Amino acid sequence: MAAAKIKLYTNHGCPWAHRAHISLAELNLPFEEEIIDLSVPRTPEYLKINPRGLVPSIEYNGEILTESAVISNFLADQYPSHLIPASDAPGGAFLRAKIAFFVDTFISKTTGHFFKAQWGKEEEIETSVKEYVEAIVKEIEPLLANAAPFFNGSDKLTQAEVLTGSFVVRLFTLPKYGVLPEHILTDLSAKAPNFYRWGEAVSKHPSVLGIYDEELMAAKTKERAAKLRAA
Ligand SMILES: N[C@@H](CCC(=O)N[C@@H](CS)C(=O)NCC(=O)O)C(=O)O
Repeated sequence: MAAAKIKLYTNHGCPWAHRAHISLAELNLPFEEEIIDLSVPRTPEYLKINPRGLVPSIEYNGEILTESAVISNFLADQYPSHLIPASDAPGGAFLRAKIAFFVDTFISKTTGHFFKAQWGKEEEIETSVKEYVEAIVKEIEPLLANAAPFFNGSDKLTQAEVLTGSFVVRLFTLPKYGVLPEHILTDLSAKAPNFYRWGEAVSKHPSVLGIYDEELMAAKTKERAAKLRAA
């Protein structure tokens, strides 16, 4: 396949944009990036690329795609790899469905509690942490019973980790900066050992760590929490 011209519109602080970076790193695709400053209103030029004004967006050989899952799934399909099988490969449609269910469950059942634990009201942090841990135990732990160390027995990253890794690396790195209570990790290691083992592997993977600056992320998360709590 001739090398495609790829431009990613991104912000390194955004967990959704981080998904596209994980895809591009794992697929070893060269790309140009433009950092979108989210602290100011979007320019008219960027709003033409993404009328919602969100990151990430991607320009692929002159065509625009927006929404992180759409972008990462497109790249995984365009460049067949270890990340996810084609739907017509043996067992492929079934594994794709399992990955889709895992990602949907992770995002819909856990991330709300995770965000609230980071920048919700001070007096609600412990409740959000408790609800987050409970959601991981109930919803995610059983889906990782055969992780080795990645989803469904894979020894390489899969699309399941591409689409959740940005949240997992935040979970495993931010508590030591006081952004989340440190006991969130000890609770998870005791109550959700499959998840904990998987999360440790995900949060150390080079493709997940590529653009991630944990000190900067901790500082920015604290700043955002202070602003939201003062409002
Ligand atoms: N559903 C979108 C969510 C993207 C999103 O919320 N991005 C945030 C940054 S993390 C954004 O661009 N916010 C615009 C703003 O802060 O003004 C996706 O998955 O791509």
